[in-house]
Amino acid sequence: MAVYPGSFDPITLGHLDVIRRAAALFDEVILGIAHNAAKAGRHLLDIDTRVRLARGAVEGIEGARVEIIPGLLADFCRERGARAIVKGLRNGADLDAEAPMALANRELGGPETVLLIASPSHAHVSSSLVKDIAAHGGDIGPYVPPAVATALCQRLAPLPG
Ligand code: COD
Repeated sequence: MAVYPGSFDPITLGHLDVIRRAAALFDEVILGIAHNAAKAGRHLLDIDTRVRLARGAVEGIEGARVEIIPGLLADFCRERGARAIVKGLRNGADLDAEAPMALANRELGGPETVLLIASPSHAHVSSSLVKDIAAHGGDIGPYVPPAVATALCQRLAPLPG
């Protein structure tokens, strides 16, 4: 079993590509919605909405399920008996961010981190990019599942009056 952690604010087709590929490598994969201290207070969607959208998105991916990671990722992995942490790698900046986290997670008693190179068709996709396009009225259909596009448009719709 492996854990694929992230903020998933919101889940994108890039995240889904990673979880599909991880599900082919491990018997079970938990998509873990965790707190990123560096993004504290900057999440657009509340945790319940992120969980609901992620659950809908992974429906049909055999072995995949969604859970909230309430504290340290390493503790969560140990409690679940996870063999690996899975992350996606889009570019050098991701590698710079992921390498220290992989080392720290191991020092904290967590498992090894497996880094999956982003598919070229999704390597430019991020939750931040999607939110920026949506905030400016652009079409996010190519980047997220339809239910996520709907939820984001509702969240960003100007209030009447
Ligand atoms: N293609 C491939 N991979 C992608 C793509 C894409 N298009 N988009 C994103 N990814 C990858 C990212 O590189 C990342 O590996 C993962 O998907 C999740 O991305 P995000 O942006 O949703 O999530 P992050 O980067 O904000 O997640 C950070 C964590 C929440 C995992 C981290 O803060 C954490 O582990 N928090 C828990 C508390 C803890 O244990 N902290 C100590 C960590 S050492």
